[in-house]
Amino acid sequence: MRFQSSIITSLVVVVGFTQNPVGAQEKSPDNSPTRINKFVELMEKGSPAFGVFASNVSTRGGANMASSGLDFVIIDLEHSPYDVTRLEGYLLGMINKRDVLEKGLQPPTVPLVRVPAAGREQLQFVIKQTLDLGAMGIIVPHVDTAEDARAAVQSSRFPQLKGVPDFQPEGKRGVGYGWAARYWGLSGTDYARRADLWPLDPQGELVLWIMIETELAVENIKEIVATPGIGGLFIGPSDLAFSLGVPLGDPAVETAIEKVVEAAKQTDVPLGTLCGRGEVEQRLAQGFRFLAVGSDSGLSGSVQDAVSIGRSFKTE
Ligand code: 3PY
Ligand code: MG
Repeated sequence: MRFQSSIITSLVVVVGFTQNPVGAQEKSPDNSPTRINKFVELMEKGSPAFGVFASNVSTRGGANMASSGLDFVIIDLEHSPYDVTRLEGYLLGMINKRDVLEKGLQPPTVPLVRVPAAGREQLQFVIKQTLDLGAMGIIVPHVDTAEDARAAVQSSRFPQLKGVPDFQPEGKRGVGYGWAARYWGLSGTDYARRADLWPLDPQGELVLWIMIETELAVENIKEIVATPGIGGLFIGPSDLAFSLGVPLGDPAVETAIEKVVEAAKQTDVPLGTLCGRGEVEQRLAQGFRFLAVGSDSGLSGSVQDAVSIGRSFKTE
């Protein structure tokens, strides 16, 4: 919420709309949803969201992902090169004019970016560079304390107008959003208003997921989840195992995950993790609301099935 209502009224005059300027602009011809961010829409509806990690950060990679039917993609700049030029191409590849024409401004697959900086490191410049390209959400790895979480929140939002109810945590994102506004299909004014963190700003269209993947983060989980501005807690099971000093898949990891599940239940912050196909039902039953179920590497199941059918075929 960047604008108080009196300011919205004067902006309506300035930009020349007679009524709700954003609504007038963002509705597609068939009145499809006005939410730009499908993840937010799914969470508000109580529906789970499914996505994958992407490390093939190319324009064609983005195009393939946009027609995958997945709800979100986590473009992974933590464990693949931090190259914002490639990110720019990926995001542009995700634009499909036919989708925009038929469904409006909400992309079918939400582009989220996992940044390389851990919670305790310099977040401001990486988050700014990423959001300015049009990403609709940020994932910050290794958030260990409430201070880390707060720094991530502050880096992800613009300074708000004095007096608005959600002024805190004070935003620190620098203002240079022309490209991002164009990417979202909004005017600069509308982008500035809507590019705020959901659910802190109920009309916000940006999500910030923070990763819980260390023993320290699990110890501090109650303080971390209480930080306003977090739109998702994402448990990283591999780093968690390493941090606990146990092998991957050790029961100690599940015990730590359960502590995070319990803390998440005390709040409305959606919980997510990475899981294989065998764990999907278990995680949903535990209360997880979004799942990364794989990555863009490797061949699809149908290709593998076709090859295995071909290899086992015997000619007479
Ligand atoms: C982890 O498991 O550590 C990850 O970051 C991936 O979810
Ligand atoms: Mg990790």
